[in-house]
Amino acid sequence: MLKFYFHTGPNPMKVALFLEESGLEYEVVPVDTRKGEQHLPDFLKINPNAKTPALLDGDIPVFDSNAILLYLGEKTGQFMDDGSPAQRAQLLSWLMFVATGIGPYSGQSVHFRHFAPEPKEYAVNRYGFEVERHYKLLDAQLAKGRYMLGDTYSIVDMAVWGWARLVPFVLGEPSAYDMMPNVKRLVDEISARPAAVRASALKDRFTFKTEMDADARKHLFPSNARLAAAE
Ligand SMILES: N[C@@H](CCC(=O)N[C@@H](CS)C(=O)NCC(=O)O)C(=O)O
Repeated sequence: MLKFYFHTGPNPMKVALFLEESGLEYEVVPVDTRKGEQHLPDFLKINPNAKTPALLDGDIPVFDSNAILLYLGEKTGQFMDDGSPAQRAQLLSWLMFVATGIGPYSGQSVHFRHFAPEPKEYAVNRYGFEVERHYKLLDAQLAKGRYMLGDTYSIVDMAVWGWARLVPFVLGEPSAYDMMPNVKRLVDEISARPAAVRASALKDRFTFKTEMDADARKHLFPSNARLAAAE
């Protein structure tokens, strides 16, 4: 039985989608990051990076959303490439692009736009620019085919879906999808899949803290403590 360490954020949602698409049996373990549960010693044994998602496959820990997608894709043989070296190269390239570009830039764009103190114009502009550039590359790829790998619905689309559902929030602009119609098309198609509907409903089984109060900020933004100590 798989144990899925879950929060409602964009990275765990990629894994929730895979688990629901694949039909694998799994147990959900909620990790309330606004209460600091990601820093508990037992969780750090599974993910030393203190973030969700994480997975236990028997006694094998796996962490980082895109690594988990690849692990589960290889384990089940589902939602992978067609077996050709050319498509394998595309799968790895775009998966790493999401892992190293879309995820971090989206996260920093959200942080500086919605949570950082002023002055922040430089950071908002830099991350806003980069995140837009990254999503436009996804959009151009999706202009060529239905999915990131053409006709094949894969773990890359699941990785994209996690963050791309939140594009208006990430860019701080309700009409942000207008500049990436193909990304919007993919998000709408995946969100309507029964597995995505079930994955989105997982959050209703738990009560996660929603307040972004001082205690939540302490757990989520530990770098602030060093800044306060230096003042
Ligand atoms: N690279 C990691 C990033 C994970 C991540 O940032 N997870 C967020 C939720 S979307 C989290 O658990 N944040 C809690 C924290 O930063 O303390 C991945 O893709 O899994």
